[in-house]
Amino acid sequence: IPRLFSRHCSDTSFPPAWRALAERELSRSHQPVHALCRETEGGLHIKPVYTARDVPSAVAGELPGVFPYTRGPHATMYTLRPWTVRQYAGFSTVEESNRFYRSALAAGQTGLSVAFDLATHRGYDSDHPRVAGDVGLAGVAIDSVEDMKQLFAGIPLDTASVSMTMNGAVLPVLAMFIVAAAEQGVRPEQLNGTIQNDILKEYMVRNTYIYPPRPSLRIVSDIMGYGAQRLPRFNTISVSGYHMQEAGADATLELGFTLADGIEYLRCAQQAGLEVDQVAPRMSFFFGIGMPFYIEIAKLRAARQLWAQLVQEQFAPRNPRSLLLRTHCQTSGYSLTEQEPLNNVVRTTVEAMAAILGGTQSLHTNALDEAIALPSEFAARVARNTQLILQNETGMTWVADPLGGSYFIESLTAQLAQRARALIDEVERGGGMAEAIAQGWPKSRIEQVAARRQARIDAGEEVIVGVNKFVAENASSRETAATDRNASGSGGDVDVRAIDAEAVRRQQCARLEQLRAARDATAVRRALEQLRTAARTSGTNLLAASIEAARLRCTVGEISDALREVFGEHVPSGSVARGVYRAQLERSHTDAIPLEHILQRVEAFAQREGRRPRLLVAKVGQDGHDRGAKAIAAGFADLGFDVDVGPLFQTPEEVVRQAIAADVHVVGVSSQAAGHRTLVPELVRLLRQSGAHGVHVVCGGVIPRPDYDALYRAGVCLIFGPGTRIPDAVCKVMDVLEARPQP
Ligand code: 3CP
Repeated sequence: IPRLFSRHCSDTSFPPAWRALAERELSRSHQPVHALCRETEGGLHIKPVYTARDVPSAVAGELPGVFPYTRGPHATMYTLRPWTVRQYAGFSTVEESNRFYRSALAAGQTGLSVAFDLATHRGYDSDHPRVAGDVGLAGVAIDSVEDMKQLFAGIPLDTASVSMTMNGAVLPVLAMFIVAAAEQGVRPEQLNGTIQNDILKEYMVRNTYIYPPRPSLRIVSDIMGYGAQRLPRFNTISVSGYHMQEAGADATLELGFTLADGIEYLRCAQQAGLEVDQVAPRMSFFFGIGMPFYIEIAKLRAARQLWAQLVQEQFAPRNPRSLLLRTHCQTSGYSLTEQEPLNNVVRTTVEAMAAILGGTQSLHTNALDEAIALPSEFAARVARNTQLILQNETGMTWVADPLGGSYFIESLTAQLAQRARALIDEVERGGGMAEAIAQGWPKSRIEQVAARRQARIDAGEEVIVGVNKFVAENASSRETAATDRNASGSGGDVDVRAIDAEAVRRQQCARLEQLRAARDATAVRRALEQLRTAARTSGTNLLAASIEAARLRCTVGEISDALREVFGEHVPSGSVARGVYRAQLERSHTDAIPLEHILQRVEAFAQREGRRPRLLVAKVGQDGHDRGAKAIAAGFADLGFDVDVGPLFQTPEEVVRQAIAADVHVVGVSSQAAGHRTLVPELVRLLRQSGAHGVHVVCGGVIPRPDYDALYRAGVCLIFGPGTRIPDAVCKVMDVLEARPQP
């Protein structure tokens, strides 16, 4: 957290006795006491010392399990039951993932959390041509109930607590889970677990939506409605801030927008005729936990307090359970580095401790190799053991809310609650979160914070050990070119899990063929027609109709297509935060970046060529993680490039068409989900086939070192790993452009 002089530290901020001592200690460096105050990027003010005077008076009487639940949703917290060790996992085939889940449970994990592949997220069957590069990579491939049954073979669904991260294709996936359980002999009433079902943040940051917002919100409330009737132990929504944090949001933005999303969902449920007490007790939340230790602890405490107050004020529930914010947490993927991956174990441990001290109900700890690839068996074990050690060896479960009453934590909790409340009020004054998202301002606010932070990291103002400071001597350059690809980076030192995507796809296609041959085709047609009718008619529950379709062996793609026909698809609008990155760099006054030199170099190119260097930032396949792409677009634009940002979910053909139409010099593909292996070589091939020989292809994102050679051989000229400074990337790209023959 950068230290800034804070205007909010006044003479009265410190006890006189402490102040006198501090001034004496500071006298040698000729600094005022104010110099020890900090203002975080998110505008939080932090003083060097806190006393009872900084703590709001209401705090003294607060208890865990008692309104406003700042100190925890339960009176006894971990002393009675520790948090659930719930590692998010899923890859390749259902058999592989099932084996992994069973061994994780045997090794001490206490809940499951399923990661689906991007084809499933976006409602495509594995044999759909659009998802050729995505099947089985960033999660497990599910096409039908048969796959779902296999995924949970030998895992009793009446006792196992299963969470599923699914939003776009939430209807077929939840329907298939319910049918798979029924065919195991487990009734819906016995199911316990969570479905993410949080579509609002998808439009804002995560991008695995399918339909436009209005029908999508109906899907959310239909699921909450079905849950109220039939799934008494199942959390029908997990309102998620995690992805906002990963996209760049600071704690206030994450907290404020997430709770505002929660309010919007309760309002939707109410409009659909549900009572708050029918749905709120089964709402749950999900937050990201990054490195600012104290802020993250305070964030969870503030979240519970604010949620209880907001729901009380706006919905006046009769059941106190409606006021409880129960949450899952995941340590920050963004905080992990490719360089010196073992450092990530330390980062994850610190973040896990913040989640625990903040009172989370359930936790995922990231694996040390996640900045590089899918977690290997070894890395997944270390990640799980991190939680087991904290739970079993440290005494962290001995006391409910151990930091309750800490002057600093209580003051920070109040400050965060106040700032998030102001943001929520702003959202509410504008008509609520759905309206704010339609206007696009929450997304652009997050993107601006992300661009500023990227500039601070590039300038070395925010320290990342091993990346922009204390870099290991033998670490390779963070960005490698085809010419110096033999340099072995420290990121290459860990074994990574590789998936044979082609084999997974072949297996899924064969299974789909078998399923289609064996099922009752007339019944399938009828079920899909009924689903379309339900979609056209308000008042018919879409989950109930999807369950019937899933039972008759309709596939994820067929159910999603039936709804696509009625609802249409969401078309996002692209945006780049212009000006923010460069302004922050200029504010940093850093010597580490020769800003003027870079700008002159780009300008000289423009003079020579008659136009600026032009970059198309592309995302191929179903990978919607676009923080990296947005940061690159913002940085390159601010450093003088003309930048086009392609739509998400493109096929290689579509990218090539756009690149040629826009006559770009460079296509930059950002890949976070392993699709690069097949899609990027295809893209280069199509470019060459179209005669666009002068267009260079560069790649960035989560690309394991072992994949570099194949990409270079395919014709990629530069690969930028995580931690690359944007100005360095600009220079490397300029090297390539300047080496071209003059026009
Ligand atoms: C717990 N219980 C207690 C106590 N502690 N009762 C009395 N005293 C206590 N001290 C009870 C609870 O009330 C509950 O029973 C039961 O024990 C289980 O506890 P829980 O706290 O509800 O825990 P859990 O079942 O694990 O549920 C946790 C929440 C759930 C509520 C947060 O929604 C959840 O598991 N979410 C996980 C979401 C997830 O995995 N997301 C992954 C996203 P009752 O139910 O009877 O009250 S991964 C995204 C990654 C990035 C990407 O998107 O790609």
